[in-house]
Amino acid sequence: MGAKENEIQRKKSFPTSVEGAKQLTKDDITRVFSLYDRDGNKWIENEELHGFLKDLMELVQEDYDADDIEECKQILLKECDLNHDGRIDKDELSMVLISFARVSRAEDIPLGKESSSPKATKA
Ligand SMILES: [Ca+2]
Ligand SMILES: [Ca+2]
Repeated sequence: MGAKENEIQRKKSFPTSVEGAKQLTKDDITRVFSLYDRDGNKWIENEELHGFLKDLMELVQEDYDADDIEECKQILLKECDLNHDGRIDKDELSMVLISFARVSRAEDIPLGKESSSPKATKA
């Protein structure tokens, strides 16, 4: 019985780590967190949060603009900012990643614009 070490991927950035979010470990979360918490103050906030959301949006949809990011931020803070301080700590980030992993599998992603409501095309 050999350990499957060949499954170890070279995770260099956020997107790949989200794909593997089904088996998120504390290390994964720590890694993603430190990636975005650039000043190391234990919160992802303001510019850092913006960068995080941008990467998140890129996973969700190809076209997005500042409004989408802003909308995404409102949703994320509403859903995942558990202590309502307007910034994301590590526990909250783990919530984000776990719920994101869940919804991205369900093809119904509540972040940004909804794509699940086909508008009736005009005859
Ligand atoms: Ca920070
Ligand atoms: Ca918070």
